[in-house]
Amino acid sequence: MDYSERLGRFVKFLKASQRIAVLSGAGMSTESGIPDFRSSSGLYKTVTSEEVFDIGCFRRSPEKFYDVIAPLYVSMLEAKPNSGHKALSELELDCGKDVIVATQNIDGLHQKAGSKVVHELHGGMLSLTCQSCGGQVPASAVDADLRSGKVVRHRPTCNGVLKPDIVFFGEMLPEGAFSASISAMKRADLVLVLGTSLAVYPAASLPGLRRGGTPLVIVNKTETNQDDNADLVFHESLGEVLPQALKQLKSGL
Ligand code: CNA
Repeated sequence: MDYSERLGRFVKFLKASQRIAVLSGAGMSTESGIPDFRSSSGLYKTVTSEEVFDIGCFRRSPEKFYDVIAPLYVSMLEAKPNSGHKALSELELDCGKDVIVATQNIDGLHQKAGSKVVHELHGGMLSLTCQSCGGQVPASAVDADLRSGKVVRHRPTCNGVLKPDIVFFGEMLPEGAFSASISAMKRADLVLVLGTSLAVYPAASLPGLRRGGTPLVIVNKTETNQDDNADLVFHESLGEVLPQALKQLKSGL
């Protein structure tokens, strides 16, 4: 099926749906200038291994993590929602759809774009927790330290190592966000998978929870291991597909 046929089918799915559940990943934000992990220009090309995001590794050598996270943190701070984030928020704000976003992203860009219900499955970068006393601080309070790439400490109090409130490999997902995402997938009459390689579990298991007959649309530049289960697959960019689908949907409303 060529691109315009697939786009037409996507618009039909959108038109027929009311409760849309979205699983988004790092590919949603590459067009905002934030690198993803696994594509050809992703972070894993420069980071020596996934270990940096492993909780055991963080506890042993937080300096390795902070060295890597500094440029990512700066790009997240400066990033603005792109046309893909905006199209998704317009689905609810302008087209009256109920959209629930379960995101693996830690950048807060869905919320900045205006999406109302966003479950952060892997936490967020905007706060940090002290590993000694449990105190929480906003990222803005340690902004200079985060940018420097040095280990960020809880000063002037206990001097414990601060850990961003993101979920590391080896940590549990926030229970509330995960269970709300499960409910959203089960209730949905359309599921969208946007910009994720679907390599990280349990988030990648969410689309499989949709009811039988609920269409699944995947928009991801490269193949995923769930493409064969999808009703429609786009290997084009989100900044192209989502605004074009939204424009057609609005013109036919
Ligand atoms: P991933 O494994 O890096 O996969 C991203 C996918 O997006 C790849 O398959 C790309 O082909 C695809 N992609 C990249 N750009 C586009 C685009 N413009 N349009 C369509 N598809 C595109 O990332 P996942 O999200 O699957 O992995 C989960 C990790 C990544 C989570 O733990 C996140 O916290 C983590 N992460 C988040 C961010 C962020 O918050 N922006 C950035 C980097 C990593």
